[in-house]
Amino acid sequence: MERTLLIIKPDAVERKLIGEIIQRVERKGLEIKALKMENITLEKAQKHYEVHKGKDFYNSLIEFITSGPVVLMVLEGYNCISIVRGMAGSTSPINAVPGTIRGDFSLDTLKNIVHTSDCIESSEREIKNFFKNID
Ligand code: 3AN
Repeated sequence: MERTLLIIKPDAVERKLIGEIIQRVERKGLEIKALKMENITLEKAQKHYEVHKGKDFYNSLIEFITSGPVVLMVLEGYNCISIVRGMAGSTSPINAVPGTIRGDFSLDTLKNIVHTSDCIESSEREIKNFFKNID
């Protein structure tokens, strides 16, 4: 069964949106295989965002994701990578439509509430980076 990594980012934790986002995941019918709250270390953040290294927003991205606690979840379900990306909405606040998590809660390209894996290879790599003992 397909899996994806969903991160509730520091902006959403600070704004007390954890429950709202978990509720959306559960109502959708997705399985939560693992869930934890932690402060992401610099090392793990760099590994997680390695594909963005060198981009103009990279330093801000690393600084932001390590700026406070996040909630990390491994979700499971048929086609869940695409489904959860659809639920998150577009990266750009202009294109993130109402009804999506970003469309409903963010006006910012950087501080955009959630991270979700974009393909199977990323999801496997990302889940391994944050969850060591998952079967
Ligand atoms: P997504 O999270 O929608 O898959 P990516 O993978 O292109 O988007 O970018 C990873 C993260 O980097 C985004 N969630 C966002 O926080 C940040 N980001 C992407 N593009 C920009 C940008 N142009 N300016 C500032 N931050 C950005």
